[in-house]
Amino acid sequence: MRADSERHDERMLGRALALASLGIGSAAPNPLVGAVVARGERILGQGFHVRPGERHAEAVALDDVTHRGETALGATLYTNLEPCCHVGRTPPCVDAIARSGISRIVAAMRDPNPKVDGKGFRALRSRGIQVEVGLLRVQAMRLNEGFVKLNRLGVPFVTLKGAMSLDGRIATRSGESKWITSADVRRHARLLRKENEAVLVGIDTVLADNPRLDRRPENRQLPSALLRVVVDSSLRLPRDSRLIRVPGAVVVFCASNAPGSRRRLLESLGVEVVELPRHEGRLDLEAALKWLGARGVSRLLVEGGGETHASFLERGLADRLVLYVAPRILGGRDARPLVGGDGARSVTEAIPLRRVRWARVGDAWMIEGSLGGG
Ligand code: AOF
Ligand code: ZN
Repeated sequence: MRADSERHDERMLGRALALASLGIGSAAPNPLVGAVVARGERILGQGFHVRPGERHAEAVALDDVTHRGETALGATLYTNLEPCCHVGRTPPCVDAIARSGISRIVAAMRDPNPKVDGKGFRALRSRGIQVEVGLLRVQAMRLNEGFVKLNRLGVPFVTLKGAMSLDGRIATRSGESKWITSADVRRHARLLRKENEAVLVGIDTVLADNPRLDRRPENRQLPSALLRVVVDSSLRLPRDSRLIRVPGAVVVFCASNAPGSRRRLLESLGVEVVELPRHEGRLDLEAALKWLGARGVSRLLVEGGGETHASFLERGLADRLVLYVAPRILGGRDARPLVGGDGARSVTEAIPLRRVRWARVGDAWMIEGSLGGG
C-alpha cells in the first residue's frame, strides 16, 4: 500500500503534466512544462509554458499565486521538469522559487539541457528547499521525448505515419491514394501535425498526391508554422506544387549533383535547398536529421511514401510508428505497400514494434508503438 501522501503528490504532479500538454503546438522547441503550487489539498496557483521567449511554467504558477492574493510560503511546487538555474530569455526559475518561500519541490525529471542538467536541483537544495525527483518520470519523459532527444543527440524525435488498407497498401496500382481512410482518420492525423514542428515526405509522394502538408487547413490565410520538408535528390519538385503555393517554409534536401537550374528556380520561389551527402547510393537521412536538429526541430513527422519509410526504418532512424488501418482491401501485386525498399530476407530480420497500443478512430484502427531504442 502506498502512502496517502504519495498518492496526493502523484495527483498534483499529474495535474502539472496535463497543464504542460496545453503547450502542444506552441511551446516547441522549448519543453512542455506545467506547474502547480499547492498547500495540502489546496491549489494556490498553476500554469504552463506557452511559447519560446515567454515565462516558464514555474514563473506563471507563482505569479498566479500572487494574483489570487495568496502566498506560497511553506507550499509545495509540482512540476514535470527540473526548474532552470540559467539566465536565458527569462530569469532563472530557481531564484523566483526561493524568493517565494516554497519549501518543497516535487519534479518528474531532470532537465537534459546541458545548461541545467541537475544544477537546478542542486541550487534549490543549497537554499534549503526539499527536492524530490522521479515520480511519473516515464510519463514526463514521453511527453518531452522530442526535447530530450534533441538535447541529448542533437536530432529530432522521428515519428513515421502511414494510412493503409487492411492488406497493407497505401495506393492502388494506378497510384491513387485518396482516400483510403475516412475523414475521421484525417482529422485525427492532423493532431500529429500539431505535435510536430516539421513534416517530411519523399518526392514521389509530392508527385503522386500534391499535398499541402500544412497544419491548419481551416485557416488558409495564415502561414503554416509547420516546416515542410521534401527529400528530392534530383530536384523534381514542380514549381506549381501546392506545397510551394501554400504560405510557409519549405526545405528540399537534394544530392550534390542536382541540376543547378532547378536549384535556382526553386530558390527563386522561396524554397530552401540543402545538399546532402550520399550514403550507400541514397541521400544520407542521418545528415538530414542533424540539419533539422541544428535548426531546432525537436519532433519530425514522416508521412511517406513507402520508399521514404523504408529508408528511415532500414537505418534505424525512426522512434515511433503511427499507423491507421482502414477496413477495406485494395489488393494488386503492383499496389504500393506501406514500406518499400528490399525488406527483410528472413523473419528474424523483421523490425519489431514495442509498447504497442491501438485505438478505434472512426471506422479504422490506429496502431502505434515504439521503434528502435526510443
Ligand atoms: C521553457 N519553459 O517552463 C521551463 C524551461 O530560452 P529560455 O530562457 O526560455 O530557456 C529555455 C530553457 O529553460 C529550456 O531549454 C529548458 O532547459 C529550461 N526550462 N523552458 O521554455 C519552461 N521550465
Ligand atoms: Zn525556468
